[in-house]
Amino acid sequence: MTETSPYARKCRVLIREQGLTSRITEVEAPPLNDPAELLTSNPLGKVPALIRDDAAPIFDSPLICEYIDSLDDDRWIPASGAARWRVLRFQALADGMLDLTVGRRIELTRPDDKQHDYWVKRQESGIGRALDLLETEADKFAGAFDLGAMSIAIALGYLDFRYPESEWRNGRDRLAAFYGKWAERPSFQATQPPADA
Ligand SMILES: N[C@@H](CCC(=O)N[C@@H](CS)C(=O)NCC(=O)O)C(=O)O
Repeated sequence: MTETSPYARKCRVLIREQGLTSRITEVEAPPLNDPAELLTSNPLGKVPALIRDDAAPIFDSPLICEYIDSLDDDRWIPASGAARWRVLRFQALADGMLDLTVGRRIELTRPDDKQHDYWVKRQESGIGRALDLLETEADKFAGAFDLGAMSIAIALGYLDFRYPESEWRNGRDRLAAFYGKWAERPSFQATQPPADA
């Protein structure tokens, strides 16, 4: 994991929410340095990856979260039915926002003559539409403590971290109030990315 990866943060928050910190050790593995332990666990070279004692390593935050969730009785992913699809749909939307926000940042860290305004605008439009949908549908997740709601809060926190000029709270009072509640939780406080990263 890294302290700045929002995908790793999903798993790190879930570990804390489910009281599993004594069973799962977090190891810093900056993916761009290609650490051997990461590459042997995840050939894709991305964090997070989870090494298990008794079985093959797993990767991709939705899969790792599903695994972590199975270790505890307090389920953050409903096993079946409409509730399951609601949670997984919100997780997919939040993860898609992360993909767009990460992609935008990568684009903007290229030298000026290699940046493509077209892609930055496309990424920003997708983030804006996702935020609008979440504001409209806030009643479906705002009171929940599950993987869908948590993933949305992670994506909003990542906007504050890497795209603060989005001013995503403007005109989105329900989303702002929702995020304010999550940001106070000990699991979020303990996994905040370093301010200078
Ligand atoms: N779909 C993956 C995305 C993971 C991901 O892209 N992680 C980034 C860090 S934020 C990474 O490792 N990037 C290194 C690379 O792309 O080579 C997940 O949900 O875990």
